[in-house]
Amino acid sequence: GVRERTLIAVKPDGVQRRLVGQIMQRFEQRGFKLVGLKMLKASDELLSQHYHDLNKKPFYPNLLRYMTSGPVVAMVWEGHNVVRTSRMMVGDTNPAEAHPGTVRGDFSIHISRNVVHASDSVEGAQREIQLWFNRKELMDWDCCDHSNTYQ
Ligand code: YYY
Ligand code: MG
Repeated sequence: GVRERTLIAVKPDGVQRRLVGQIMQRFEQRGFKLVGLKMLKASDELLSQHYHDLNKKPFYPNLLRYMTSGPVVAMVWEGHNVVRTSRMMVGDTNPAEAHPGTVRGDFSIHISRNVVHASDSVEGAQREIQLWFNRKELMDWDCCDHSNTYQ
């Protein structure tokens, strides 16, 4: 439905490289609705829950060090099929495989610095949004161009 939501986070490398505006612009111009936004330093605790499926991976210690190296900009975007569409907009996990036109394909080279996070399933998105945002931080609002974006 049009109320599907996903978590997108600009990682510390993306913030340092001042890519926040360009990344947000892509989701706005596509037609998705911003319903949550904040800047924070992610804690080890938050990240261990966020990346709960990766804690046995060899790259995990480096991933934690990188993700806690500086502020992150976390956002929640809403719209029809937003989880799948935003994964396509973000591109492959490995920037070497990410197509030009995607965020990773336009702004990154190496898998360890791939600029942005995007939830990979509707259930995963719900879990991640609850982890990063509390209810009061998520806005329910009507976008004035709704009838020109959807049937
Ligand atoms: O969802 P996505 O971010 O595209 O990839 P995941 O498989 O969930 O891995 C999370 C994160 O871990 C990835 O964005 C970069 C990092 N990583 C890595 O540094 N080296 C790997 N071989 C795989 C993933
Ligand atoms: Mg993932």
